[in-house]
Amino acid sequence: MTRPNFDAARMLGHYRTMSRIRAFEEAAEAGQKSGEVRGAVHLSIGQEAIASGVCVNLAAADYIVSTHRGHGHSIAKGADVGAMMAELYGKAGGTCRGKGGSMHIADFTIGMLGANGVVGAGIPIAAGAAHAVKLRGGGEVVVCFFGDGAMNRGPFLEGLNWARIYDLPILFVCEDNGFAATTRTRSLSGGRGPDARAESLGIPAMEIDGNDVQLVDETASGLLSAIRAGGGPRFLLCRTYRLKGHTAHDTAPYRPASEVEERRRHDPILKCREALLLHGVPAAELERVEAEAKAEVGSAVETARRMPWPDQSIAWEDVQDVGAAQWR
Ligand SMILES: Cc1ncc(C[n+]2csc(CCOP(=O)(O)OP(=O)(O)O)c2C)c(N)n1
Repeated sequence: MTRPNFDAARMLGHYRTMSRIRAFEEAAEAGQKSGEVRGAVHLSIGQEAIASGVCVNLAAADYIVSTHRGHGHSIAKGADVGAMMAELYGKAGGTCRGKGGSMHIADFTIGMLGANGVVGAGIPIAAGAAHAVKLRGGGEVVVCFFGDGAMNRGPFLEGLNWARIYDLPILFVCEDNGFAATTRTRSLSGGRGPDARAESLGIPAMEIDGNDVQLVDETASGLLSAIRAGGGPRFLLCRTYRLKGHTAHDTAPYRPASEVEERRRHDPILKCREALLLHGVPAAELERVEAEAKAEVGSAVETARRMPWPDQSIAWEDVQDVGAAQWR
């Protein structure tokens, strides 16, 4: 069925962004399996529509705060794929000079305030950034991405409450993929879910299909307009599914293969592709976009492989100096 307000150029943009994220993560997974990419790698394969649909509504000056599953958020916000791949390879030209790896990518030049290996830890950071925007009288907004597992951590309550009482310009985006690592989140969560918890604190909340990129885009656009108009925080719960394991090494034996197969039919890239074809965009155009994404990532991998390791002399740079001399 054709859809109202379908903007083929904008949807093709989403197809490009999501294809670039997918290509990046497939290469990251291959790099992890070959041993070239070290440290934990969490893939957002199957969840790309949330990053693309939200970030397309952000300006360069706006901010995002991400999670341990953050490649998609960074790419959608405009991070350089070559530098990100070099970061995963631990090389000198990486986003964080090869010292952070997958879970610690930060790029302040594009308003990406950091991925974070600690579940829920990004929420107060995002609230702090939004408070700084407010104190400075700026017009920027902050988007805080986190998973459904984060709703059971203290920072969720603290960050949302702070955002509400100070009426901060922040959009909380909960990527509900149903799992917290290897456990179904609903089996360890009381109450009616993260949106109900947000509403109990006075933050207007919405729940949508996070695999429908047009819907994510339209909904985020409305919520961000309200925030920019001074309406205070908003909460967006996006239902999605993690098509890969918790980490790139996890084969996810704790869920039936039939469930994954069923959910594969709701792959956001597939859904976007079907919508574009239905609205007359030629298949050749989509194949060209996919090929470009793969070529960009392929060349990022080749460059990362050839790059030098960071020099030992920079090991203590970029490290908060709280008594570091004593440790050395
Ligand atoms: C404070 C804290 N507790 C536990 C962990 C271990 N851990 C890493 S990811 C994860 C699951 C998080 O689930 P969710 O927030 O839903 O994000 P998802 O992995 O599903 O994207 C856990 C428990 C951690 N990193 N930090």
